[in-house]
Amino acid sequence: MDNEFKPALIIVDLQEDFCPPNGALAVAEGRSIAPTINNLLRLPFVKKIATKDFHPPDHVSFASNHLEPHNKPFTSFVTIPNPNNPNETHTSRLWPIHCVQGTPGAELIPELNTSLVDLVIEKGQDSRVEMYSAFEAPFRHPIVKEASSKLAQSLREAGVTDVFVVGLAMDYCVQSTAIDAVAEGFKTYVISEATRAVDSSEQSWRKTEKECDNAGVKFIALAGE
Ligand code: VGL
Ligand code: ZN
Repeated sequence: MDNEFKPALIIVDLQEDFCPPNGALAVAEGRSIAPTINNLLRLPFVKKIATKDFHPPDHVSFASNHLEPHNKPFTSFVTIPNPNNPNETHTSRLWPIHCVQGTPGAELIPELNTSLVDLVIEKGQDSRVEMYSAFEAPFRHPIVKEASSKLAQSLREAGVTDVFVVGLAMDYCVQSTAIDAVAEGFKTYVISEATRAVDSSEQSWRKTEKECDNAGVKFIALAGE
C-alpha cells in the first residue's frame, strides 16, 4: 500500500556527556528537550529507539589520544585512514573524552522516560573510526564499507515507512542519522524543538538544515511556523 504510514521515533544520544551541567561535551540546553521527547514517546510510533554514543577509551575522536599540537578538543581535526585501505582517508573533528563505555557520562539521562523505549542501540564502538550515524551501528562507515546495521534491520522488521529523528547533537549525530535514514529508503523528519546543536549559532543551524534538506530530510516544527 502506497499511503501506508508506520512511523518510528529515533532518539539520538540523549546521554549525560552531551548534557549540561556536567557533560564532557555538553550541548547547550541539551537536557531541556527531554520533556518534549517524553511527550513524543506517548504517540503511536510503531518503534521507539534510543541510541547511545559508546566509545572505547582509545577512540580516534578523543583529542587526548593525539599528539601535540593537533590535539585540541573542538578545534583540531584528524585525518583518519580507512582501516581497509590506508590510501583512503577522511577528516574528522576532535572532541573531549566523552561517552566512554561503562562510565556515567555514557548513561542515558534519567529525565528520559526509557520505559517507553523499545530498543537501545549503541554506536561508535570501533576505536579506529568516527561514527556519528546510528545506522552505522555496530559497523558501517563510508570509509570502511562493511554494511550491517541493527537499526535499519529493526525498522524494516517493524514495517516502518517514516522516521522521526530527535536528540543530540543536531549538527552531528542527528544530522548523520537522518541523512542515512533517507539513504535507507525511509521518509525522514527532524523535529526542531526536540534537538539541539553543538554549534548553536544561527549560521551553523542554517547550514545543517540546508545539508539535511539537500539530502531529502525534512525539518518540521511541532508548534508550526
Ligand atoms: C556526537 C560528537 C561526538 C553526537 C557524538 O552525538 O552528536 N557528537 N560524538
Ligand atoms: Zn562520540
